[in-house]
Formats: sequence, C-alpha cells, structure tokens
Amino acid sequence: MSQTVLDSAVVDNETIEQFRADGVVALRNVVDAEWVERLREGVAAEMADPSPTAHAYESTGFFGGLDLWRVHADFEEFVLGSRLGEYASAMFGSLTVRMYYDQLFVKAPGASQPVPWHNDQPYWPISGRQVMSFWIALDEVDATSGRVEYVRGSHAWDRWFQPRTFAPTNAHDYKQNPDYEPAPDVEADRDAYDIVSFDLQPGDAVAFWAMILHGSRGNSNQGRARRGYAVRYIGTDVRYDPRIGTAEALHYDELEPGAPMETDHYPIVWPRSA
Ligand SMILES: O=C(O)CCC(=O)C(=O)O
Repeated sequence: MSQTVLDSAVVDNETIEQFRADGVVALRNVVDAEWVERLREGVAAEMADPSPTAHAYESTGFFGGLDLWRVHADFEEFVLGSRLGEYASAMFGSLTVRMYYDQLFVKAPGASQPVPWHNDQPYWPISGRQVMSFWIALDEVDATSGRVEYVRGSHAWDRWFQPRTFAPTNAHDYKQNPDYEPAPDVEADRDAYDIVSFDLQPGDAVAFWAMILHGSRGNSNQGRARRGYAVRYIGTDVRYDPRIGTAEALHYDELEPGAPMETDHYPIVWPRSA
C-alpha cells in the first residue's frame, strides 16, 4: 500500500512509520495541561447537562456522547485549533484534513463496561483510507482502568466487522450489513492475536486508523475514572457512503452518496486558515 509521505514539523518519521505499519502509535504529551483541564471541564459540563447524543449506562458506569464539538465551544476550539489536524496530515498523508467528529468515553471508577472488539469504519458512513482517531487521555490510564487495546496490523486486513451496540441492552443495535462479517471473539482467544496497548498520562494520546480492531475492558480501578476523548479526522480520499449498518447519528443527508466531504459541516482544520 503506497502512502503519501509529507514532511512534518510536528511528528517524526519513526512515529509515522510505526503508525502505518502497526496501525496504532502512542503520542506523548500532545495536549498541554491547560487544555487537559479545559477538556475535563467540558466533560463535566456535558455529564451535568447531557447533549442529545449522550448515552449513559448507569448499570455499567459508562457515559458517552458524540459530536460534542458542535455544542460545546471549548471542544470546538480544541478540535479545530489544536495541532492534531497537522499530525493527521502527516500520519495519513493528506495535504488537507477535515474534522469528522469527536466522541467521549467515560468509565467511572469500578465501571464494568467493556467496549467490545470492533473496527470503527464499518460504523461510519464514509469510505476511503485517510480516516484516523486520536484518543486523548484525560486521566492516568493503565491496565487496571480499562485502557484501549488494539490488534497490531489489523488495520491492513481490510475486513469489515458488523457494528454492535455496546449498550447493556441490544435495543438499539445496528442494522445488519450483508457485506460485513462478525467481529472475531478476541477475548476468547487473546493469545492468537498480537494485542498492544499503552499506559497513558493525562495529555498523551493514542493515534489509530479507523480500520484497526480494538476494544477495552471495564475499569476495575475503584479510585480513578477513565475519561477518554476521541477526535476523528479525515483526508481528501474520503467519500460520503451511508451504507446500511452505519450509525444514523453520523448521517448527513446534504451530501450525495459518493460525494467528497467538501462541506463546512466537516471544516478544514489543516492547513490552518489565517
Ligand atoms: O474508550 C474506549 O474504551 C473505546 C474507544 C473506541 O472504541 C474508539 O475511540 O473508537
């Protein structure tokens, strides 16, 4: 798979090579302490007054939500103005980068909530290869607190796994896409997979492709929440593709199927405008 190489002022070649080969790489200290605090305050505001996309599962100690940047000014300033767009440009090799959406994953101390093994792009109504996330740690994250785990290299499998809800009930599960296959039961046979994960400090991030297989266990740490804030960016090879089985909340009917994502609904974050 040939990929565009762009000179980058923010990320070194070794990191880019690891990202492209493994599908995932940890980025240390990419969000400064002041922004970590602002994002934490944003999370607290969202949890106190949840926006329409919020999903709180009290029985398992989980709180999530998406497209927060459309309703919270701090998140908006962060996703449009942080250096992550520039990172994405170098990492997936696109001169132009657009904001796709953001998503919150909070596991309370002691939360039993796992996130089942999945890859992201089958959930998302887009096709193309230049699709990636930065999962930003807002707390210290380690094996006890349900850090996200990844199957190294699985982004290159080109296997599309059927989305599943991770809500405690299946009431709002995703429509079956006949072109998708069931996600493998990684938990049942962990040794068969090359699983990688990273201990993180607040302000560290994990960068990963939308096609990598990943999941997380519950937060068995009774003393610490695990707040993760994921920001997703797209490059110029991405097209709108509202396939069956994708998340309705991410559909955007102003675009025709097959259209490039050239709309202010997905604003350009890199290069930065004056
Ligand atoms: O935060 C988690 O446990 C899961 C994150 C995830 O699946 C994602 O960011 O795509």
